[in-house]
Amino acid sequence: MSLRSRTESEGGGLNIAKTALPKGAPARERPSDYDVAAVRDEIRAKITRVLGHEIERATLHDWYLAAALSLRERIAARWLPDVRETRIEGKKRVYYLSLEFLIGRLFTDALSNLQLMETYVRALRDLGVDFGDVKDIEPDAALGNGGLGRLAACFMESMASLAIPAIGYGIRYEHGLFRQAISHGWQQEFPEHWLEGGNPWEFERFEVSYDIHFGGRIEHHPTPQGDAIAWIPGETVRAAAFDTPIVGWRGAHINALRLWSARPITPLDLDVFNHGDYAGASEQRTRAEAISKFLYPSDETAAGKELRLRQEYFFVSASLQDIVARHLREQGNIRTLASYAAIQLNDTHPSLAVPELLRLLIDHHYVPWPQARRIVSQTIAYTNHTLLPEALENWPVELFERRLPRHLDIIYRLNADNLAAAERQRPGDIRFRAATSLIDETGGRRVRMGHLAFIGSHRINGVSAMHSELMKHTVFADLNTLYPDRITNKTNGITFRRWLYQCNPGLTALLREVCGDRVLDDPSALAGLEPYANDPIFQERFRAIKQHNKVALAGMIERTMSLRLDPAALFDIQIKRIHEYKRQLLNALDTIARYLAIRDNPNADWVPRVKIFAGKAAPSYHQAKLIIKLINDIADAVNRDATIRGLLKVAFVPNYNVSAAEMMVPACDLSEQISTAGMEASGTGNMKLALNGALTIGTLDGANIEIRDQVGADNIFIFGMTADQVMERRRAGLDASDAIAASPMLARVIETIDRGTFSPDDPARFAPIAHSLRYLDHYMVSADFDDYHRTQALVDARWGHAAWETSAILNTARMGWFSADRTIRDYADDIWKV
Ligand code: 26V
Repeated sequence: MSLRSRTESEGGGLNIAKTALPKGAPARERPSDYDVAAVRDEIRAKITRVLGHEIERATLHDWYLAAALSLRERIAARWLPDVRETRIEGKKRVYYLSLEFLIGRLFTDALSNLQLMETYVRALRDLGVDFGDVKDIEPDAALGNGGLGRLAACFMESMASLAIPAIGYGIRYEHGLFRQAISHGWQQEFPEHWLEGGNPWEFERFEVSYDIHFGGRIEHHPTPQGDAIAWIPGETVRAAAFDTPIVGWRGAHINALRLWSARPITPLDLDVFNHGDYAGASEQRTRAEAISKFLYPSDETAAGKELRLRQEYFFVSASLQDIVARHLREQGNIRTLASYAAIQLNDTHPSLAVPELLRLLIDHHYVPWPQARRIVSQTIAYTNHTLLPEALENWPVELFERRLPRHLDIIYRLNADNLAAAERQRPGDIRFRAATSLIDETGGRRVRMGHLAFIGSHRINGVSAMHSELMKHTVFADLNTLYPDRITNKTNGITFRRWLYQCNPGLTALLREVCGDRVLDDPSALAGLEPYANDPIFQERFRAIKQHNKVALAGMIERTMSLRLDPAALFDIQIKRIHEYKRQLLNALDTIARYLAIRDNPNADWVPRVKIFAGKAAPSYHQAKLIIKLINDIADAVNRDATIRGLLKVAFVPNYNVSAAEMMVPACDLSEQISTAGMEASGTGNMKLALNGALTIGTLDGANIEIRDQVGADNIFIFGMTADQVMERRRAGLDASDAIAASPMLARVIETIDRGTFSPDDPARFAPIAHSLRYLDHYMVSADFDDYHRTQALVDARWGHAAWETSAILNTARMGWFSADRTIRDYADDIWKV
């Protein structure tokens, strides 16, 4: 939509001060009739005056837009003073550079943070419109793939809640993550059109745009002070700014998410057009706009595509030009940048910030090299989110030569300093030099983006204790020797506003009653639940809330999949991207084992279970897509089989996204966090589910370890090999023969898959999976199966007893530490110094 702020603030004319709650207002929202009437009139006015529709003919979509626009006005009124204050007081800002922001919906988020939910519910009701229907109209902003993008969104919310001045920078993708449909059990991808119905949250900043250059050549002009360098680019595109306000808790503060959209510098080549070449005339436009057209839908595989590099440079250059321009406007001296700006790189995707900032300082502001280097490393810090070799970005030197020649120059110069330091520390050690070099010389010369980010930063952090430790011994072992004390840990967190208060209002009400309203502002107050963990009456209330959420989820699943679930059964949920290391396959094997066991002995005392899966596979990731098909084929067989009397049901819920997560997280009994140890950097879904009172079954991986430390080993089901054992087994080069020989159940399950029991129409369909389980087992699915299956039996044994409720309550009570506010405070104190 991108209506201009001017148009917006002129319309309506409501008294914002009267309707929005002041800072520090009491937690419970008690809208007066006056407030409700004001909002109601305002929504009505938006329908007629802004959207130009008759009230009587307004569609649900109109009501959504009108309500959103009225809310946006209140937000804008609070936003501008915050921006002014930061500027006038000369506060240091955080700049969070991320190619992904997985935001989800903003309407309920902003309403809840401004304590205006009740007001809007009532105002819409007065207008004869159901709030639930209106909120469901909003499309998810899915500008991210998974954990990394969602973390960026949680961080933005937390920084606003803590009133830390911050700007998030990213790309305004026209199409976010694909929509997933399941057809005959297979994943199908469809483009997603989140902007189609207009986006009421964004403000297009017509006055903010930057030119971004690619290609061309470098000219050296000798001067008495040394060579002046001119980059004569071969191509230029324009970056246009769109701002989305991010509202902090209780409206504490509002920050901007600034997303760049790519434009041609000249909309149409008239010369070419006039010669009748219509397609040629818009070629430049197509090439420019391609940059912000699509989110790359893969996670964890660095495909090395040129368009991806163009995206990375495009958003890095626009953001840095913006940061430098703002700093010069406000402070007038480029050399003080590090005192006013902290730039955080969300993974290596924005690593080009290092050479780009050096380029701006040296070529445009004539800062000498040593000083420029100091400014850059004092300003920039880098977060690593994965150790998977296939996800570590590296770009062919040849591509740099063609597209970013000046940056390659700078990278070489950086590397010269770097290799000199390596030589000083370990004279003559060729292996050390090669390992610390910015250029990987094995198999074609490539620029190592992780090394680039590391060398250009004053702090490098991992996202869980174990992951940060592993970083020091794997990818960055040598750089850590060369530059000790740079690596630090910042365990991930989640925003409790979205992942507890908004998505689980029932539990939130109970928490407020027991822990006091303070719990809404201070997660440590959750500990107030502990004394009630063994109280049967409290347990029953806690259980009833979960039950209510399960009924709601079952309703959603019945509506969307025509599958009926028993809400009294144990809801066993695995929701995350589909990836071999996350081991949905292990869960599928356990599902088959359970199915076979029930069939063998249908009258035993089985705990009824519902296995729920959801998640997207990268479109080119064939093995992951085959796993989706397997789960769906298992679901077909199991759900239709009357002999098991509904004791087991399997559901693969299509199109997992933030909004789906908001339904599933509060309804989960058992949270599956079963990655191969050493491979999941942190996980954040694990935190959301445990916070909402699910028990975790998980490996000693990522943040699971810290979750165990917090909730206590008695309140979590840990199984499987440790990261050390995994590495040891890999070194030994074992296939799965030993595991299969030791486990008749595993042998039978693999045999069942291989025989085509679940794929009678194509018996060989899953042969690649059976083969991998027997002879490769790279992800230790076979090796961990028995322990997992045994642990699942312990889960059954606890279900239905008071001990389950006790553990569930203690999970909620002890998860306070995983608030993103804690994480952000840690970044602020230790890295950003804000
Ligand atoms: C890599 C690539 C490669 C090129 C194509 C697009 C693309 C997109 C994303 C990535 C990196 C994915 C890394 C990632 O998502 N890591 C996850 O980060 C979470 C937040 O820290 C963490 O909880 C998860 O454990 C970790 O897998």
